[in-house]
Amino acid sequence: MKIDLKELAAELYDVGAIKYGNFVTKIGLPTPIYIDLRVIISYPDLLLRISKFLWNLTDEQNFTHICGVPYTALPIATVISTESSIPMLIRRKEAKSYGMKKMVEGVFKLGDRPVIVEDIITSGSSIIETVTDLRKEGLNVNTALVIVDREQGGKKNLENAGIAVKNLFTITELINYLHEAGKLTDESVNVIKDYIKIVKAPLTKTDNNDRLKLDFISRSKLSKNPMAIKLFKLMYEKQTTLCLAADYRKSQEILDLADIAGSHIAVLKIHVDIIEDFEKSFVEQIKHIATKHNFLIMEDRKFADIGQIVSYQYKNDVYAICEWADLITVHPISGNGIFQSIKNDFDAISHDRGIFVVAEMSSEGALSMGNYVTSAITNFKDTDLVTGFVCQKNNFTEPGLIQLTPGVKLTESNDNFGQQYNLPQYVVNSGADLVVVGRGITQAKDKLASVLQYKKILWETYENRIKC
Ligand code: 5BU
Repeated sequence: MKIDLKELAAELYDVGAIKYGNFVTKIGLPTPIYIDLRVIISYPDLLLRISKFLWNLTDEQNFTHICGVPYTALPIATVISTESSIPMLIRRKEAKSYGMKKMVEGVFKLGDRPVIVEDIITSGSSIIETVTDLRKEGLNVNTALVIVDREQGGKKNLENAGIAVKNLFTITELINYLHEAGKLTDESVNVIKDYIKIVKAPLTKTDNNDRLKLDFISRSKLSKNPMAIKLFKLMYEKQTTLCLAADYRKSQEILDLADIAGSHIAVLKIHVDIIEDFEKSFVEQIKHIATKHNFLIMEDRKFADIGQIVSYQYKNDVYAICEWADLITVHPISGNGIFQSIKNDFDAISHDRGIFVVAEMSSEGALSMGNYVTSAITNFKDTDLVTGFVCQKNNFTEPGLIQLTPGVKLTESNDNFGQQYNLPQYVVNSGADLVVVGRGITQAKDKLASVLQYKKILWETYENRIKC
């Protein structure tokens, strides 16, 4: 193997994949050694041998997929895949702006075990980004096969992220082989070794404030919105991230479900204007059940008009949403005025209140995408009225804000009117903190059993998310 690797190193040098001289790295650091393995696609025999060497690094044969990090490692991953008959996955660099907006291409299921293939590690950040997206899809990734480890801190970063690295060469081994093969002089070897000792790649940030990794209690301390603080604590104490959408047309059905499910949910979400037999007494009854079981009430009115009209709607005497809804949903489409008017109204109320800003919707063809989502978040993340954002994926980093995600069911499916469902595990790994389940529960035969089932899956996935 050693002799083969020595030959391989010399061959890589001969085809210009490794060069000695004065170069500048991608991040602007001077370097005496340049490694660019893209050139190997011009030498199919070399490509095949490198791929075989790499695959031989693993004695473990139960990987379900090969996933190359774009672009250099993609042809290598393809060769390994065809040689081993193990299917490939590709992690896109950017989500598609159309269709299902998938980040990972290929056929897989929860719990599958892909192995990552990469050409070079410096800081390890490309592998970490790839693994993060694969883990969000519920895949179990913990190994990377790498051609060259530049010994500049990447391996440690990857180990910290739970990824074991198996490499063909360290850079020291590579230059020693090249020295032995007469490709590098004593002097150039010393220059490169000195360089490796001194220049470390910037360590990948292990962000202590990473929203997806922090527990709810730590995050409650980073919140500005009183309802977010309350909700974080409540979710932690009740060990539930379930927001039950009780979208019934009869008030008694809502009250009955609220009483059955109450001690297992964090939030009861309703649409008060779809209740056919609404009477003021409903409000008193639902508030009573909320107090009894300690959950919050959200009115999913999705206010969207100019500030003045929204204020009338919010305070309107028929439903008097301002009097009972702990949380409301608001579209950011009409700009700042809506938040100003709600702020005035909140100020006039003695109870704490919070807003979930609808940044991204779950329904097929929704126009909330791209810049709209980014602007919704950047424009409103700093206001203390905001409890969090309604999003389908991890669009914001602020740990003090809560991601609310609707469109969730135990079977991935659609309804007849554009609703798109994802699995509970998928949404939690995509950043959901509070998860809306409606018909997944309201249409179940045994509603309590269904509530318990969703609660358990969601909580376990959240716990795993903050652990790994
Ligand atoms: P379902 O029965 O789980 O499909 O109900 C979903 C609920 O979440 C329903 O009350 C919707 O009004 C709400 N919802 C949604 O489905 N998608 C969105 O993007 C937003 C809210 Br915002």
